[in-house]
Amino acid sequence: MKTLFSGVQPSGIPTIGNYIGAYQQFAALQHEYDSYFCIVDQHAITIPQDRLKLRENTKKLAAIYLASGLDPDKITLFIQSEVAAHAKAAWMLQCVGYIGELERMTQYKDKARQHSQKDGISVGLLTYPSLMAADILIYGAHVVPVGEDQGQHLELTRDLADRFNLKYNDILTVPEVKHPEYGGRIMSLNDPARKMSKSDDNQKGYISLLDDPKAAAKKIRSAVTDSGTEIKYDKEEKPGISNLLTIYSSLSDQNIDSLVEDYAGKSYGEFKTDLGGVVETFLSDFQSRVNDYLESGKLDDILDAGAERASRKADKMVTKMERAMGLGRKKR
Ligand code: ATP
Ligand code: LTN
Repeated sequence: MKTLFSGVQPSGIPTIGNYIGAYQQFAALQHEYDSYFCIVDQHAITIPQDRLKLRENTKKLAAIYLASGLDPDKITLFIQSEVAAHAKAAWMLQCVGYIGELERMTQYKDKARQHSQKDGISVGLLTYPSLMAADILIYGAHVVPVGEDQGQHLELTRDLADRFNLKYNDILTVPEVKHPEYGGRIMSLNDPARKMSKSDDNQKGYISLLDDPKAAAKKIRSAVTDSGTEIKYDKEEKPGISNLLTIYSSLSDQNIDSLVEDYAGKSYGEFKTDLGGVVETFLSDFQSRVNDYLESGKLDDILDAGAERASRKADKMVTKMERAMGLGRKKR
């Protein structure tokens, strides 16, 4: 059976963009692979975090993963900092990567710009992709389901794996990226030219998975739409409506073509009111599953078992990497 790996940062509460671009794929693919899902808290501290908030978000993220339909008996769900292999492998991969290629990452450039005035740019923000490559490579992952914004990091992961294999020993699996067919880049509700992001300063731009469902429906009703009146899917001419159609289709069982047919001749207002209802129902159901997990007392057991299973697998690869690079003594 092939292996799947993906990770999400506990740097805030995930949005419906994260759900559509990432969690929905996770649930759909979990049974086809030996699947590892990670809460990447070591990535989150590349920018300053409040320590109590980080702990709280880490727990909530575990519940959110499970509420998205992941089966804890089948998959491995764990916290990155609880598996030492990630940081060990990240160091080795930092010594394989080049500063120039890290400086070219667009996520680094965007975040460095946002943080340079406020709190400075940490070394970790630059070397972040080496840790991400480590996450993936120590499990020998074949596929990595992520939203489109992570495509560049995946390319770098593949380059690092190739370079390591060539320089040392051919032991790393070069992973394939998997983006969803639609919804790999859900856009902001108040600016369809920008990605929906949980760290957006303007709360009207995103819907968090734990937002009040009624308030979320209101955000949809006030989402920016395009000129004209026709409801059709055209990302160039109608980015606002196309984004809403993608959200609608992802949260219901209707595909985009059939939605366009149903809403022919109807107004933007009617469409947005209906979508608001879909989002409200989705969030109410989702949040009741999240609360069930948070109250169940099962999360700690699931995360303990996950960290143990993950360590068992990842430690083997780290040992192979250390041997290939000549670290430590050769075991007798
Ligand atoms: P931030 O937006 O706060 O910088 P993030 O949401 O990009 O953070 P994560 O929470 O780690 O960071 O992302 C988790 C997953 O969600 C990743 O696979 C990412 O590609 C995907 N994702 C993030 N934003 C979107 C979006 N707007 N549309 C679709 N998928 C997304
Ligand atoms: N960089 C990703 C989160 C992430 C990840 C990973 C995703 C860290 N490690 C490994 C897939 C595989 C982000 O910011 N969304």
